[in-house]
Amino acid sequence: MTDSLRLFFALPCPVSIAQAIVRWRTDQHLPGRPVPAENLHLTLAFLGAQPAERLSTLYQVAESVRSQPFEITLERLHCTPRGLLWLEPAQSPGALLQLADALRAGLTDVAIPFDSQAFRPHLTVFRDGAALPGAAPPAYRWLVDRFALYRSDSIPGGVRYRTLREWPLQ
Ligand code: 2AM
Repeated sequence: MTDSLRLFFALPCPVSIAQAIVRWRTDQHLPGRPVPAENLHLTLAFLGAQPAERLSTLYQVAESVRSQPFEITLERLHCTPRGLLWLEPAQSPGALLQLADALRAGLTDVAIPFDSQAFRPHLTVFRDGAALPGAAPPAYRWLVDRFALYRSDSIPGGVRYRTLREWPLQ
């Protein structure tokens, strides 16, 4: 039987920013399931279950994407009706939108399906949440210098994301 992997392209959250987010989050005492620090990321394209044979094509798609490093500021909190609490930029940098567009166009060119919902950049910090804190979060400035292909595996009590490959922005 063909192996299937649950895959997504994302920006890995730098460790120093993940630590700062976790410190702020801990102080908020909010309801919900905190996303583990090592799982924090900003999804560019969600592919879902894909046959493992597609990995080499996915690597080629990623390899062909060109983007300079850019900065993103996560400064707003948003709670979705389904209880995701996420950080998002007030304004998405053009380079971020172009990177997501280029990846999605590359996937379309090779006929690899992905979740085609409009791209709304965000970094989920809680699941099953219900409330926003009274005060605005600090603004997290993030210099984006890479993106990655992740696999998502179910583990007892949650999910584990593993980086399959990373590509520098340069
Ligand atoms: P989320 O942060 O909004 O939950 C791995 O599941 C990542 O892919 C999560 O960051 C998740 O976004 C994102 N994602 C995007 N579309 C998805 C979908 N249709 N199903 C599951 N995860 C999706």
